[in-house]
Amino acid sequence: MKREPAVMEQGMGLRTEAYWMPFTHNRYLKKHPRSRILARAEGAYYTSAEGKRLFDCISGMWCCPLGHGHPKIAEAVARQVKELDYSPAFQMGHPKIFSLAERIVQLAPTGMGQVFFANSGSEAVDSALKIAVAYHRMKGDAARTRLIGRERGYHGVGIGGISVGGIAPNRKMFAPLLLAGVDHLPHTYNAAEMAFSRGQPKWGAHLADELERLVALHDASTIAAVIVEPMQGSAGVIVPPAGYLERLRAICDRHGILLIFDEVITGFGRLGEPFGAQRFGVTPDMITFAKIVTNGVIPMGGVIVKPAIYDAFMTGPEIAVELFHGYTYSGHPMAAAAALATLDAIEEEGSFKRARELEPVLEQAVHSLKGEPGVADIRNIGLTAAVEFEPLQGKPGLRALKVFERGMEEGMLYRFTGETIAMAPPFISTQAEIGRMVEVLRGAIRATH
Ligand code: PXG
Repeated sequence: MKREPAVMEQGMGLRTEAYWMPFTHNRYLKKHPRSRILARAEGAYYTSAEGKRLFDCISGMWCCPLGHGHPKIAEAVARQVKELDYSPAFQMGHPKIFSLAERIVQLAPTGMGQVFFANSGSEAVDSALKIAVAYHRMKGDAARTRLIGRERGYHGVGIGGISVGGIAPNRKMFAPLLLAGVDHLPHTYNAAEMAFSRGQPKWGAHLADELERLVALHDASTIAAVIVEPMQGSAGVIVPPAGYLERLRAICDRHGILLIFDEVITGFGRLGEPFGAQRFGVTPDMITFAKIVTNGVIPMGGVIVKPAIYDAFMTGPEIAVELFHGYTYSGHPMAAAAALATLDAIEEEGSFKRARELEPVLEQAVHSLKGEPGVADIRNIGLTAAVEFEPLQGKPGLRALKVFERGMEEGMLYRFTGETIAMAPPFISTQAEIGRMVEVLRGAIRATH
């Protein structure tokens, strides 16, 4: 049956019915689509279809910190489409992807050796989980199959990713598909102990010891890997307690368990260092990445592994394929060109240093919101911060939505989920822009209380 297009759609000549939008309240948005349609972007700003200029408070979706329409990346992509638009990913290569792998290994913490490419964070995570299980099997440890994630963790939407992930709505609809043999560590958030912490909370390192309990329960010989985000982004900027990641590392070492850091958000500078691993001084066995690697311009994800993992597969006859895994678009030349240009720009513009310089500016500004009506917590680290609200009675999520909508009216594109507003401004932001981002938020909080 054909449905009448909503009045607003006719108004702007846009038919919204056919597009099923991801992680979106489709019916609500399609009633009022105008303000939510982005037409252009340049630098740290979007322009909506209504012609409103919006400061990009969340760098796209954590992926475009060098700014939109970056000339260097645009040029590299335009050149690449003429030079080599696609080349087969299996049994063939192209020069840029080899160079890119080398560049990424150089940026990674000491001791990492190879990069396996995918096209998104979700694919990167599922690749890492498969590599972990296969690695142990290659080493003759085929019983090590269990995977351990963490409550509130977000590892994308693949079957592996939602299984180790810890966000209930992402799991419950798909319960029959979840992998067996997965456990979850407790999340590290405790408002009573850490609300309004600046940077890493002091409380909570002991929560890593829960891993020892799981080891005692299942025996280490059955556990393949632990996967955690060094900082939980999607859950609303949940910062690891001081000492927590170090303890996880020590327990994994003690029991021969691989430690995977999912750095899809924290990779390539969000915490002021190339990876969260360096920021926190803890080196995992594998790192998953995506997003900033191409400044969001072309999809790309991947897994960085230690040489011992790669080497474990490099056995058997030389003409045999070693890992039966990969994607048509693994190491796509367009993505490789965008990534190389992004890494060049990061170097030339001193982007990591810039993120570090802006961190105290953001911290200072955002914590000044303490005491505003309904603000339950404020968290920050690197160039990211979140403000959490007390939920409106009987209306979960409405407060953050209202603040978000008010922000748009005032020229700010925040990210809202649940009761939180998250911010991860571009590295190219000025101090004044960060100040304004927070002051507009203050106004929106007051206006919607
Ligand atoms: N791992 C982590 C840690 C992520 O944050 C993924 C995997 C999945 O990546 P793909 O490319 O498959 O979407 C993510 C994605 C938000 C937000 O605002 C976060 C993500 C995506 C969209 C919105 O918190 N993270």
